[in-house]
Amino acid sequence: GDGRSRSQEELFLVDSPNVEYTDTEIKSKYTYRTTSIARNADGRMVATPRATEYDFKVERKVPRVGMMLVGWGGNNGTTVTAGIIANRRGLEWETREGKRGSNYYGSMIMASTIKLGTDAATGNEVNIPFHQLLPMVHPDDLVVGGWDISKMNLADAMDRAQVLEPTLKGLVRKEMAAMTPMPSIYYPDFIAANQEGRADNVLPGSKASMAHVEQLRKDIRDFKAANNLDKVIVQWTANTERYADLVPGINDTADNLLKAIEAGHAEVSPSTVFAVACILEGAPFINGSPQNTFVPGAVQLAERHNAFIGGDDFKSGQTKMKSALVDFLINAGIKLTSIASYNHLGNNDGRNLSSERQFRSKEISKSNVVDDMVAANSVLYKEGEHPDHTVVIKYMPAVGDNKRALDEYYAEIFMGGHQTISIFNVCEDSLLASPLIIDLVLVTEMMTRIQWRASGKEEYAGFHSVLSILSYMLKAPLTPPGTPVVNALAKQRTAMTNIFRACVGLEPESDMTLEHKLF
Ligand code: NAI
Ligand code: DG6
Repeated sequence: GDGRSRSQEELFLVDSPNVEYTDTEIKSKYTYRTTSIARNADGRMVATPRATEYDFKVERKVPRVGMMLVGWGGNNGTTVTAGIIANRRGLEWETREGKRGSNYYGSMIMASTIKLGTDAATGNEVNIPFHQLLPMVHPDDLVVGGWDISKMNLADAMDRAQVLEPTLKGLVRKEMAAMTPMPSIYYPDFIAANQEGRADNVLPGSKASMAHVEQLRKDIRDFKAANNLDKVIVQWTANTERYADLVPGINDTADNLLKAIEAGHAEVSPSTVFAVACILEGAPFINGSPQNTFVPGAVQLAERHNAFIGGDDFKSGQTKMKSALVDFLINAGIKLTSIASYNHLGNNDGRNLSSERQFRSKEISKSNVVDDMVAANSVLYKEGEHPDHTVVIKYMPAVGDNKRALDEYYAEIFMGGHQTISIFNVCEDSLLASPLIIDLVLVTEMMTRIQWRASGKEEYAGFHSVLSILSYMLKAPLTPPGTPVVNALAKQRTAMTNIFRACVGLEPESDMTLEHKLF
């Protein structure tokens, strides 16, 4: 099936004394098993299995959800919008390679499967669409809207993006032409000077203000009311900004950040103003670009309001490969010694990144992705030792959205030998990013309907404000303050799968398959 034909509960039910289905909720009792390590005086480690009992509950009713994009008129914004319209209408279009049809390829939630269990009759694996593990929103049903500093309607903006086939564009043109982004906030110091010509749809004022926060909050409320939505999720897919300086007294605490916005301080970026507006409005906010939108004050504000935030920077092509390949090499016991990552692209993102300070934001998010994997292997790497790693991005207008990424992985193998892996990856940037935008919304929305409590406690609560469960889709995953970042792609996916399984009272998938080994 395509995931539309059966609801999650029509597909499967969990038969367990620990799982209860009420009219409105799925309730589960779950034992979380970990291994706690202590060190003896002689330096020896003692590993102790621990079990913690949690109750989870999942709201069963699938709500009506709005997805509001900041940077709606950009390559990602127009591509994801056209893609959703095409899927909703089941469109097919001619290309020089023949007929093509709508799909959600590249969406882990919509187009990948997970193992539910083992068939009792045959012993074979039973796999189901990820989307049907929990009662999730279907992307066809998302109501899309948003802001852009460019007032071009979405049909013309889709032409400007040069991503989709003309035949497909023709089919969605009418609907897209009726969509125009709301005016946004533009503080020229934060994005490249070469973007200025686009900025013809801006709210008055070129520095942060409470008036901006209030206007954005009103935009969200109005969109919600006009479309009869239960909730709205906002995502930054606008230009990469420069980093904001971390200034004590300005963006270090929630109160200071609010005061700094009131005072119109020059170090508060548009993306942080959006984040603050969303936090105050109770709309989850996800940052798909690399800049430090979530300054400490913004994180603290989110925690104070129990509002969900997630980021940073969509992990679409080159970096996704890296977080899979490095995981493989280091876990294979191969000592990666250098990574040279070069890419060129010709879309407006590339144009913006041709400016030094904006490139620096991207360089940081692209560079940190191997840290945890290296740090985890003390056999290959001494304390503080790290592979060389360089990231280069060049703007090459002719290739448009067809980003070319060239990577060389150089590694030391057995007895002083070397392995060189060279990758040439042509990533159609916005076609890879658009399904991630969808996944980020679907998972975030799901998290708004999951609650937990320690067994025996009265009150349920939501997960921590910082949604690190979104890491799989993001280059530089934001995690709750003081908690580790996981970049390894397989671990990120496993975390998501097993948290969702826990919510319906299922054990983590261990891949031990003892049923096929012990007989
Ligand atoms: P784009 O340049 O085509 O679109 C960005 C849009 O944001 C433009 O329409 C621009 O007018 C608008 N904008 C700029 N500042 C704004 C503001 N303050 N408020 C509202 N709108 C504003 O770029 P694209 O390709 O869509 O990428 C968007 C972002 O996503 C970039 O930061 C990029 O680095 C990031 N990203 C893209 C990936 C991809 O594969 N396409 C992957 C990872 C991250
Ligand atoms: C050049 O690297 C432009 C960037 O915006 C990337 O295309 C984007 O961040 C995707 O990066 P990656 O490394 O996941 O392909």
